[in-house]
Amino acid sequence: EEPPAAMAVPQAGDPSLTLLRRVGVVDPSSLDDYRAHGGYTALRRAFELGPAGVIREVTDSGLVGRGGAAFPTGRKWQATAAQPDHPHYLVCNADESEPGTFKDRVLMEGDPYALVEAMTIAAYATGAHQGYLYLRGEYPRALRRMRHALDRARARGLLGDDILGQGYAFDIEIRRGAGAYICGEETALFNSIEGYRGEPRSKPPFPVEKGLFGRPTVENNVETLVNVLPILTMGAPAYAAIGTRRSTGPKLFCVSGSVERPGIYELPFGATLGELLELAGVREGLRAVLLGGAAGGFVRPDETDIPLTFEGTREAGTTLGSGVVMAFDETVGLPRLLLRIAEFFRDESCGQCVPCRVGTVRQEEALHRLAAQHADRTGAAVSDDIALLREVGRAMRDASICGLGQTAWNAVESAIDRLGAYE
Ligand code: L3W
Ligand code: SF4
Repeated sequence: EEPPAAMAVPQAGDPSLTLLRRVGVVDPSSLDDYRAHGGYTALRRAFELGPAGVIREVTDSGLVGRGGAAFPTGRKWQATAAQPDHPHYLVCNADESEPGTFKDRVLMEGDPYALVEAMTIAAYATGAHQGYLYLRGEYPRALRRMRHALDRARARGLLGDDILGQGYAFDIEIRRGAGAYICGEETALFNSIEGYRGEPRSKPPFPVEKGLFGRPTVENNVETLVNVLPILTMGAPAYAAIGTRRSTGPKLFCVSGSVERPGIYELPFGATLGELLELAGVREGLRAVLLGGAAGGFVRPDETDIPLTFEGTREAGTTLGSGVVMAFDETVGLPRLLLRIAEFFRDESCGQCVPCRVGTVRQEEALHRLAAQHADRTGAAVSDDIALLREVGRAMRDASICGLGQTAWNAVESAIDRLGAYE
């Protein structure tokens, strides 16, 4: 089924953009148009540099993962390239499912060849000859455009046995998700590709050592990979000069909720939350902003001077996650919103480990009681349920196997502590 058109990209076509510069400008079905707008210059540069040279550039650029965890990309690539066990695999995580996240969709729909080129570079650098694009099942337009781009690239010798006549072989297979949020967790995603139930594996061993089919695997988010193109075309020093010392480069922010112009915004790391909200046209009566999605946390309207960097959000006791910025005005009832978030985690828990399977149910039950008490203004038992939530939240954070359970209490905790949700 066809989804509504991708949300507006407010600055499409702005020449100062790095990641979005072709989105809304090129014809996403045309390889020639992609090339006319700078496509495939980064891959040529990669072949000049050689695999070790590419990894050096990516390391020196300071690029860290854009899927939410900010792990250094160069270190991941280096660790995979060094593994003696073969084959190596490349997996692109396009199972974009964090509530409020839609940046990878815009990249894949608007500039699909960029992802094909970036995946080819990542594979070349890390010694992979087979790549998988694990695409969210609910993205039919991205699927069509990526399929078309793969076919065209293959027909023109940009995928296959001898890419650009360099004697390097690489191809990409698309696998579609089936609607499970947990399959965005890298090891659950591997299980899904392998035909098993989408349950996370315990780490270590990390995928760089034992990933897909038990082989060394590089797994990167769409946005992370697309950053490799400007790193190679402008060079690591110029790229590293964008943003801050510890969060380098441009970042895509997914802005939605109570704003006049929802959409994807590209800004260098370091702009403040307030500046971003201003661009998006924040409405009167802002009550809260959710950063990082359901796994992230709420901040208050008087905290909009928080710099949008990994270090800045961490110092402020919150998270940047994958770049979600969801604004809520005073018309939004917080107890109902928190219940919705809790339902989401309870639904999406894979059920493999007790703290998360049971904890997400207990959390939702307590939030139901709190919402009812809040509505009646009885308030009597509120403190007991908040104490229970804290206890369950601590158990989920400390003892869950994967990020889903570890972060399932973040948003609720921040709403209680920062927003006074039930006061
Ligand atoms: C080699 C080591 N590799 C870590 C690798 C690891 C992974 C990456 C990050 O969760 C977060 C989660 C969500 N040697 C390594 C190593 N690695 N140590 O680095 O690992 P990790 O475990 O810190 O995080 P993760 O499990 O990948 C990602 C949060 O992001 N999130 C958003 C998720 C949603 C999307 C989306 O829809 N696109 O990304 C929001 O907050 O909760 O905490 O590759 O193998 N020693
Ligand atoms: Fe599954 Fe939750 Fe445990 Fe992750 S934390 S493995 S989603 S039960």
